[in-house]
Amino acid sequence: MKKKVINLLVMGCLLSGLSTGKLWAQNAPAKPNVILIYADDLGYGDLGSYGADKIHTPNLDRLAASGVRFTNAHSSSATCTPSRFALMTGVYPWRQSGTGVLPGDAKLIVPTDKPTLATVFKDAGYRTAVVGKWHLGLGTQVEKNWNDVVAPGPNQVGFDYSFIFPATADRVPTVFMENQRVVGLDPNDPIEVNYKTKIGNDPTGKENPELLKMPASPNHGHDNTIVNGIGRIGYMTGGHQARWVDEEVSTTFLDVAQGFIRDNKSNPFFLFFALTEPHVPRMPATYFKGKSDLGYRGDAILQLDWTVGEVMRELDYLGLTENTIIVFSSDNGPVLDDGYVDGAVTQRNGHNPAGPLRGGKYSIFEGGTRVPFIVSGKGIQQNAVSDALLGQIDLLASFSTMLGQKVPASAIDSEPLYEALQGNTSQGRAIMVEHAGTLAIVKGNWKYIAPSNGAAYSKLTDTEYGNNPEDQLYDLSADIGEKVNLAGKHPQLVKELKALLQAERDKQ
Ligand code: NG6
Ligand code: CA
Repeated sequence: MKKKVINLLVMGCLLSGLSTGKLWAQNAPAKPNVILIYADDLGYGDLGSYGADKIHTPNLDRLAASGVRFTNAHSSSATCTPSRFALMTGVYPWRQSGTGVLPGDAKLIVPTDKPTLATVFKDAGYRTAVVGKWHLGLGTQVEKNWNDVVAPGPNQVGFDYSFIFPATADRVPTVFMENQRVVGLDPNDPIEVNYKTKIGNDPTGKENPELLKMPASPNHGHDNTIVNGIGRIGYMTGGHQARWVDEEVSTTFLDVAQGFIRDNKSNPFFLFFALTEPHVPRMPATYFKGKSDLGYRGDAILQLDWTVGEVMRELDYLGLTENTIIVFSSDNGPVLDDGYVDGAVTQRNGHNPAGPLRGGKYSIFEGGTRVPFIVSGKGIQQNAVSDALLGQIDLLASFSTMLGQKVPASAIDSEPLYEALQGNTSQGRAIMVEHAGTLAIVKGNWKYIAPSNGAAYSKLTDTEYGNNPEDQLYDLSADIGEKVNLAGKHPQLVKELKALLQAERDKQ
């Protein structure tokens, strides 16, 4: 009799479990929190775990040791906006015009009617947020009212919450926006932005260089409106109380990010934490100034590393570390002089921001897109190194499969590689297209760069773009620095890769 009761009780529990969906939930995919930390212009050689010996990044090195460090992972492009477009949409940015580096007043370029990396999580019941650099445009057109909610923006492409700056740290408007409304705006001092002509009476770097605390490099164009003693690209007027202090940007983002994590500690969340370091203008918190002996660029990397450490500390404190995945990467490769005289060049001290790679930001050589890429946390191998070929563009499809969803049809260039991201296999992509001024295709150890009549070198930023009117073919397994062009030696291979690249271009 007793036994029966127990059985009935068990049956009852099972039934009630079924009716409330509890049993079903046991078989449903796990929902670890995901934090994507996205650095700005951090190079392959900028972290200790990637071979840097002139700069110390203990927190990121710890993250790498606790997870998988990828050695052949890429941003889609060698600049910011296109890389972020690919990350969000799963579509190569070169398929669509208007996806190049955007001015600060550009309209939103992410479609609002298609799945994004953020909607993938949102559809799975996650709370989603973006905190940090946006640079994907806002609103429907260039002309907009910055004194009201500016839409569409992040909140219309899958983020429940957003705390961003609109473009880059060197572009106006130099303000934070919370859910697309300028933070701290005095309605009596409305903001206007113009990228064509000077507006208002604010001093500019061109007319008032004596007001600058950090000089602009000649001919880069960072000599428009001065904010916080730094000349910017573009003109703005008004919003004086809302303008950020560069030294506080990073800690502001960190504080907001930690707040979001705390607020969502009891439910699954996805946080896109888009840091501004070490992009120009490099003006780290005073505490970090002079700490690296590599100028402000090095100091900004120390600040970045500290920030990542603070995120990890917050997760530990809240007991979330085990159930969270951290992905860390960078939107493109490194550059030293990108517009300001900040010591990056003069105090280089032998530091190689691209490590063994050729080129950097803006370049079709590996230095443009092969970036640090670390995955750590729930379900991820520990202390592993993977040479799987993959791209940030693959995160959308990979997380879709992790969440038990179908890969969205619109994400035509995103490959589901979750097993590779976990470090369970080194099988990544068979082929991948790289993008700067021209396109390249990688297959196995071979890389073919399509001919281009673009400039081969930029004196301004001291960058080898990698453009060449001839075919280029490199064997990355023997020549990671892309020094020996083997196109003449392997015409058949060139033909094959050219055709593969054409097929990728034609894909719809
Ligand atoms: C370039 C800027 C550079 C930087 C870059 C965008 C000039 C001469 N240089 O046009 O300073 O802002 O755009 O960087 O204007 S990115 O990382 O957001 O792509
Ligand atoms: Ca960038």
